[in-house]
Amino acid sequence: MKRIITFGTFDIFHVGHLNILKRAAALGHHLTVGISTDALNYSKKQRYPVCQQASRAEIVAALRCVDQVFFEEALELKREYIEQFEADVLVMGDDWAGKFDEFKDICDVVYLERTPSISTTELIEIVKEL
Ligand code: C2G
Repeated sequence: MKRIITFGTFDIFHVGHLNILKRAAALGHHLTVGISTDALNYSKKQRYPVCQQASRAEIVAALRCVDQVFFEEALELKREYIEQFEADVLVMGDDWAGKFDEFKDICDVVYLERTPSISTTELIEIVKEL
């Protein structure tokens, strides 16, 4: 019986997001997802997400593979979140490979391969050019 945690913005929700959440859920019996707040996104990417945090959280929470969502307010709080949600495994896409190895003292850290050829940034570019 393992509890899984993962994090992300999940802006303009797409199949790459769905794939990682399904694969993360399959590693245990309970999946918690930290949704990056709009403010955290601005600080990371110097732009606000297209969809606001309440909508992004509602979409992710509605998925069959997701048990629980919360707002990730700061990247520096990861250790506290892992402890608070009693996660046994932290799952991230391999664009973050190696970045969260410091948490291996309190949980397993697994990086899953990203789904090729799709990203929120690419979707924004495609729509802009229509
Ligand atoms: N992802 C994927 N395949 C894609 C696109 C995204 O597997 N083609 C994964 C990412 O690797 C990530 C998750 O989907 O694990 C969410 O992606 P983003 O919303 O882009 O997440 P990000 O803004 O990187 O936020 O604390 C960490 C951050 O909150 C992660």
